[in-house]
Amino acid sequence: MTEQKNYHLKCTGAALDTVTQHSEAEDITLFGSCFCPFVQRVWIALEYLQIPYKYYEVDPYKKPADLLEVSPKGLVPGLKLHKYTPPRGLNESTVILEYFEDLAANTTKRSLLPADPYARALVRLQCDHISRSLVPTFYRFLQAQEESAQIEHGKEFRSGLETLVTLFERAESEIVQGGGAAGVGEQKALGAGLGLWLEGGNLSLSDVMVGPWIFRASNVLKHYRGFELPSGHKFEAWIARLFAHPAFKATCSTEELYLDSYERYAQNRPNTSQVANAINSGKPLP
Ligand SMILES: N[C@@H](CCC(=O)N[C@@H](CS)C(=O)NCC(=O)O)C(=O)O
Repeated sequence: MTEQKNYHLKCTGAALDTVTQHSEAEDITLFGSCFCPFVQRVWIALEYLQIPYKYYEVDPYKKPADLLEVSPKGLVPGLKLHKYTPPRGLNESTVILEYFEDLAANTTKRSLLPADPYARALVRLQCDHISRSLVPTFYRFLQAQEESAQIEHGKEFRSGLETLVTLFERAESEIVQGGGAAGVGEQKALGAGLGLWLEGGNLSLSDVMVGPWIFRASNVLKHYRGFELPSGHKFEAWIARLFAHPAFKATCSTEELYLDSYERYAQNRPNTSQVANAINSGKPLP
C-alpha cells in the first residue's frame, strides 16, 4: 500500500518568507495553519490592509491550550489581541475579516469594500453566496467517493462558480455601467472596491473570501478530481489577477503542501476534521 500523506505543519515557498517577516511580537497574533483556507482569507486581508501582525503556526487538530484560549472550538484562524490587558481573543474568519476592515478604516485607511452602501451590499451578496454555497460544495465534491457523487458535486461546484460570476457581472453592470460614468476615470472610481473581476480593480472582500478555494480548486481539485476551472477570457483574467496579486501570493505555499494536506479529504478518511465531519453528516460547517 502506498504511504498516506498527512497535513503539513509549516508553510513553504512565498508563505514561508511572509511568516519569517512576521515573526516579531505585534498587537495582533494570527494563529494560523499553513494548509487552511479560512486562515488564508484573513492572512490575505492583513497583508492587503497593511495591518501589523505576528504569524503563529499551530496544529488545530491537537487543540493546543493557547489556541483554545482565543478560539473556543479550537479552530483556526484565531486572533490574540495584545492591546488589551489581559489579552483578548477573536475567532471566525468572516468576523475577523470585518474586524480588520473596521480596524483599517481607523488606521491604515485601506479597505476591501466600495464606499457606496448599495455597492457594498452587492459585494456582501457575493460573500454570502461564497459562505453558504461555494465553500460547502467544495468539500462535498472533494470528499465524494462514488463516481456518480463526484460527477454530481462537481457540477454543483461549477454551477456555484457560475453564480458567483453572475453576481460579479451584476455589480459591474449596476455600479459601473449603470453609474452613468462619462469616461474611463469615472468608471474606475465607481468600480473601486468591486474587486479584481474588473480590469484595473482592487482586491475586494469577496476576492479574499473565495480566493483560497479557487486556488485549491486549481491544484487540489484538479489533482484529485480532474477538475478544470471554467474557461473563458474574463474568468481566466480574473484568476490571473487574483493569483498574481502580491497580498495573495504572499500567503501561498508550494503545491505539494496542498496536495499532501488534502489527501485525507480526497480519501474521506475518518476524523479528518470538523468540516469533513459536518459534510459527511449533512450538518452546517463549523
Ligand atoms: N468557520 C470557521 C472554520 C475554520 C476551520 O474549520 N478551520 C479548520 C482548518 S482549515 C480547523 O481549525 N480545523 C480543526 C478541526 O477540525 O478540529 C472559520 O471560518 O474560521
